[in-house]
Amino acid sequence: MRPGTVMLGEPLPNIPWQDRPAGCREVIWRHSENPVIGMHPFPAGWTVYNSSVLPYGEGFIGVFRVDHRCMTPHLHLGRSRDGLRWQIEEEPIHFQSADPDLGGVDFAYDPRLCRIEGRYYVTWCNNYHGPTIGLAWTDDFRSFHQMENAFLPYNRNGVLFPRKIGSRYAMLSRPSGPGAAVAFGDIFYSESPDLCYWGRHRLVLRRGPRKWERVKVGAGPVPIETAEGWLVIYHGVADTCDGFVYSFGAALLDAEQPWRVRYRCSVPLLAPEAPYETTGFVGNVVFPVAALADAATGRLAVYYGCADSVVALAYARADELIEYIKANAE
Ligand code: BMA
Repeated sequence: MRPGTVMLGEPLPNIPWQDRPAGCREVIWRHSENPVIGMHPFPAGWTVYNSSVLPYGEGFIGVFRVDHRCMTPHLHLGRSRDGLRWQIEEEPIHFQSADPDLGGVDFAYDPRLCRIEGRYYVTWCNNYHGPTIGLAWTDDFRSFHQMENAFLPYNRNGVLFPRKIGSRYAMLSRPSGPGAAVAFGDIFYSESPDLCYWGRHRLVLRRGPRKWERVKVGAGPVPIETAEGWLVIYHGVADTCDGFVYSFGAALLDAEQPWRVRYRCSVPLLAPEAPYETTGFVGNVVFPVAALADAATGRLAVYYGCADSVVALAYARADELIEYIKANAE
């Protein structure tokens, strides 16, 4: 496969990027100045992690998970020229809701940002009598319009596809349970004619069978369309004597029937090793949430939360990643 021919999206010449360091044999490699966003993004903010970015205007825009000093997570807007240095607004995003019965957004975490047909959508883990998938749209990143929650509680890691599939919107999610340390979870596909009513649910990726993803799996960045199908980077969770360990997994899903898995990588792409990944508020967590892609060159920049404390960046080449997934497929 020729580099630069595998991704079907748009070029992104200003993607943040570093070449693979000399001697590195990994398929995905860390930014040399990680973390790119450290703790205390502003005085009332404590940790910033598990956040999502997209190209916007001359630079980039992001929705960031910031846990305030009281530890409650909120969503904050951020802007950047280069994808590395971010200005994060101190006021949380205000979501306008058409229906007061939806309740306020009293906590919100793990946002994903997705552009579909020119409109921007945020999905996040929303509180409605327990965690479920919140959904909002914006055209200008000034007013955010909250829509119906996609599912009943409990659900997490709702990730939209960037185009309709078979004329319907499509989302991956992870039906779940209450509490902070849910010990199960598989990734499902659901579709909707209008982003309000969701159905035709299909199992995509079940947890396990190997230890690194034995407890639960959850979709990460918005799926990336390639000549080999949808490239999905997800998190897989292992249980250990010292708690959960979160790593990056990857799979290729069928382009038109994404509940069909073409290849699933049997080993993690990246596991917690660097000090900012192993140590923090919750150690041993690498949690991929967003990927910038330059279809012209095949470059990928993956934003991930580390140890529930900071945001880091890792790089890969789509053609190499696809070959790696195939070579290590179960
Ligand atoms: C999950 C989510 C993530 C978090 C991870 C590790 O259940 O809450 O936001 O990064 O646990 O604590």
